[in-house]
Amino acid sequence: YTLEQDLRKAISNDEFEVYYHPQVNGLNGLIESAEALIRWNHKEWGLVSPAEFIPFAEENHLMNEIGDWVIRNVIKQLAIWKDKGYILRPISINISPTRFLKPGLVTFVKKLLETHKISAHYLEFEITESTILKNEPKIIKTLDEIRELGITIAIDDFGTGYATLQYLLNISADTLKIDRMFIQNITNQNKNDAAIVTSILYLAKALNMKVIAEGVEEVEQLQLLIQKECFNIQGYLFSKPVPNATFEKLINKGF
Ligand code: G
Ligand code: G
Ligand code: MN
Ligand code: NA
Repeated sequence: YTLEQDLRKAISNDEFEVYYHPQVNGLNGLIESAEALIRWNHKEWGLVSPAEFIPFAEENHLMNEIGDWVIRNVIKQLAIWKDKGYILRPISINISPTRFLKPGLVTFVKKLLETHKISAHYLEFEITESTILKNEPKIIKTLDEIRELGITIAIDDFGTGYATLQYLLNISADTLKIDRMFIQNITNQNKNDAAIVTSILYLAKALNMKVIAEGVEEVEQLQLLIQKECFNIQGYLFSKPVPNATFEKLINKGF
């Protein structure tokens, strides 16, 4: 029960932090955008992985509050960077499935953007493929409203849902994020992952969607992706997720 109590106090104790994972143009190493990722710095345990506390927070109905904290923190950070004179890069934020079901997401974000004078085009929301596959009318409606506001939608973990692709016709999304699982084996001649990636790229082109390859760790993977004309790269090859102070030093410099 202490985990729940500690998690409840974490926001007011200022123990969360947002890290930024650069999304890089693989051709020239310039940073195009970044994914916001929450980190929890617990006073006794140190850094707790979101992979551990997010499922717990979701079960204990704490995730919407934490998720809203992330949205607020990112928009405030964009305003700080704007004031400092940096060229802004779009930031993508992971949104939990339950947040799409709770009313008021669109109003909440719209108000924050207005208060901090940030254009909606600097935000992208990531929704996992498995959330979309729940096929809830409420989620589809909220996605449409978010896009109407000018925020783009990325489908996260794309390809892991064992789905028919029909849902792509009903969902208006902008970006497909190829799951790390496929990138890991992309250079392995004995596996079919490269063929899957090729078909995802083909599909995305036909649907006029952007693709980001996630989990790129090796030069050989990058080279193969570039050969396939996939230029948007997110992975440890360029950088791990970094704190905002590190990210702002990278913004104009790239890799
Ligand atoms: O950054 P890391 O690889 O440790 O993240 C682990 C998982 O936690 C990933 O699936 C990632 O999408 C998720 N995650 C990180 N930050 C957030 C967040 O702010 N909101 C939600 N819903 N998930 C997040
Ligand atoms: O579930 P989601 O796709 O949101 O998870 C994003 C997480 O994947 C981030 O926390 C990020 O750290 C992790 N990730 C992204 N690229 C790489 C990579 O190249 N290697 C590893 N091990 N993790 C990565
Ligand atoms: Mn993600
Ligand atoms: Na992903």
